[in-house]
Amino acid sequence: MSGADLEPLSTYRRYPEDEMRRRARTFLEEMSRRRTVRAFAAEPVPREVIEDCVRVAGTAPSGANRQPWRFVVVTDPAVKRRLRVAAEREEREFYEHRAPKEWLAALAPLGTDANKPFLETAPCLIAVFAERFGADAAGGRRDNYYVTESVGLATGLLIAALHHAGLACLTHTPSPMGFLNDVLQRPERERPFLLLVVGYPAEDATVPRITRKALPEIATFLL
Ligand code: IYR
Repeated sequence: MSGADLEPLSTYRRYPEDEMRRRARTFLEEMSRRRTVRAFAAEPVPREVIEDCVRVAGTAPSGANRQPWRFVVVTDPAVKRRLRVAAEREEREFYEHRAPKEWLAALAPLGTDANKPFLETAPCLIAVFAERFGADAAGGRRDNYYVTESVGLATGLLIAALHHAGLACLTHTPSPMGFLNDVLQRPERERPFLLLVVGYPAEDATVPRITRKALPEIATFLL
């Protein structure tokens, strides 16, 4: 049985090899400038830019093309405040009780703690949810596939798009983050995935002195 519904590939562009090399290198240089930022300016960000970046996220591949992601964009100061209060409550638990010593030691060089002022300072928060299952035509449950992988891929594209547009972001993963469903009124079938904090870096923003693994440490070429 074949229910395939196919059309010619019309969007692919092949570049001459020298241009391909240039594009790969230029993109590497651009992405290498991305840093996770934890101090944001209060200045608002253009809504259309956020919309386009979320559209980019929506181009990610997904299991059976179910596109099991949902992005909730928050700019309302009252909602940001509620998210901060709820996140800080969890984070205090984490830093004071839940986190094993080794984990705290691993975080020490990053300078993170239970205070999350950026959840209010930053102009824009994007809560990412993973749709565990959807609805079929009759309103019944329709399974999604490779949900975590799909939403991770979409989030990666979102982070790249925000950086490419000239915005900074922070991937914030309060744990547990069920409060995102409560505050943002998302149904239980949507699992909170992470919270992206988006804006311009504060004038005096600092970042941890870190390095990235070199190619031989992250890749093996069996040639
Ligand atoms: N969620 C906590 C702790 C934290 C965990 C990891 I792994 C990080 O890379 C950074 C922080 C927090 O947001 O502070």
